[in-house]
Amino acid sequence: LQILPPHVALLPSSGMGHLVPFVRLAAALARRNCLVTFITTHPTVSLSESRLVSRLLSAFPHVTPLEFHLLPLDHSTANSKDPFFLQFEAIRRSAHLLSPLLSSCSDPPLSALITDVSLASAFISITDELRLPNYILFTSSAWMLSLCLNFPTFVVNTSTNLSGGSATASDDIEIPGVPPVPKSWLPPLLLDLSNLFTTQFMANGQELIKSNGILINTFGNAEQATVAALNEGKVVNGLPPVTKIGPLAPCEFEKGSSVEWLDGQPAGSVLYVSFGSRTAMSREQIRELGDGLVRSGCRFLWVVKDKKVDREDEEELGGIVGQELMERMKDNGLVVKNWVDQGVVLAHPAVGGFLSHCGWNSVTEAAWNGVPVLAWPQHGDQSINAQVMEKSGIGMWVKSWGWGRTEVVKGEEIGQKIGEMMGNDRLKAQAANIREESRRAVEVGGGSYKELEGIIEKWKI
Ligand code: BUP
Repeated sequence: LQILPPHVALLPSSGMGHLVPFVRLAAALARRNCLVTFITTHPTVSLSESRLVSRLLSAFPHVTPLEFHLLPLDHSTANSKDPFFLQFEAIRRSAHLLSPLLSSCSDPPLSALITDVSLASAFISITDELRLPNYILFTSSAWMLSLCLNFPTFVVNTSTNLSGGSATASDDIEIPGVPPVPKSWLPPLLLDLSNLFTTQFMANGQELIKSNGILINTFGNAEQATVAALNEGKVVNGLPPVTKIGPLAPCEFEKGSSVEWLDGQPAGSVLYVSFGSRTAMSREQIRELGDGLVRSGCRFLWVVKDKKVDREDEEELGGIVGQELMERMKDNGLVVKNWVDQGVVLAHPAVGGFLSHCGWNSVTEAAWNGVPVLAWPQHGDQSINAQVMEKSGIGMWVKSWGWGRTEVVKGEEIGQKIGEMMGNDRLKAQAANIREESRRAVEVGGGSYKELEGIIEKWKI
């Protein structure tokens, strides 16, 4: 009897924050001799998504693409204007079209489908019908997973209006087995129960329990207690195993061009500033941030985004940031529009700090490269991630910069906090330790390496 290698299909969701961990997982599985089918949804929202999928497929010619053409979504039937959440919905509503495509992947038959958490509730029933094990890749922190699992119960049990009243320190979302989440740190959209994102989040939270397992891209010891609580049934009863496979290592094929300017800067001197692929700050805040960067006296590399979707980001830097500020910044910094290859930047020896929104991939990439973080969450899961990041010891978070505030954060304060973070030797040492710990976890014999091996073994049976 010949044991065939497992054949795994991966279904990512929309947006770089969701796609990046999927391409890394695809690469990790392909390197361990699994047969990988990578489901590519058409159309994609951003150019960066199509580019990343092409890079994966060129680097791994044995990964088989499976084209999944989505039904057009009537936007009037979905309560959201966010192009990425609308795309989640388009994928979810096209779920029935994936069944025949998965059935056709029969050479050899599929061992499992790994689905992004944002699509979970729409696809678990599809895999049930096909008698195909369904695993979820959770693309955020374990604490966020705990919130996701409990939020539906919280909504049912609470008699208070979520958006009503002021969010005070005691105004917490209690989660069994793990620390409570202050209401003011919730993704703001969750305060509106009729919003498309909230309905998806609730549906996914309810269905995760029906999956065969949850893979989580978390790192280091920061979330050990949370993962233990999840696996001991303290957070919700009957949860399938939560397996820590992170941090999923950045891959060679993700790398694009380097930023030559960095080569001329002293080691550890540059602050990298980026708020992820989906955040466009207000013009007023952009200008205060620029002022803060100048005041900090540090060297910096700043990625400016003016639009949520890269295809629409057309205005010149001078118009967005202002000519006067561009002039003030030119001696100490490099300002670029829309995109740099973050993996290349964070790995560069000149980079000594990261002013980040704390999207979960950015946090794991900072850990992977041992770069201290100054957190400035903008939306979504980012406050929860910022807290996990700060607890891990890799960085600091100025909580008063949260999304609850009405006025912009002034340049003077930004400059002062940047100086504090860049000059903090304790953070540098802790970040260096977390870098080593992260690499040990995923190398042969490491904790996350063994966890993934264990799952692959299960698929072989
Ligand atoms: Br911007 C930017 N270069 O210029 P997150 C992002 N990235 O390589 P997000 C670049 O996109 P969510 C850039 O390395 C990371 O892997 C970055 O994911 C890469 O934040 C990914 O950090 C961005 O999770 O997603 O995009 O806000 O909203 O899901 O948190």
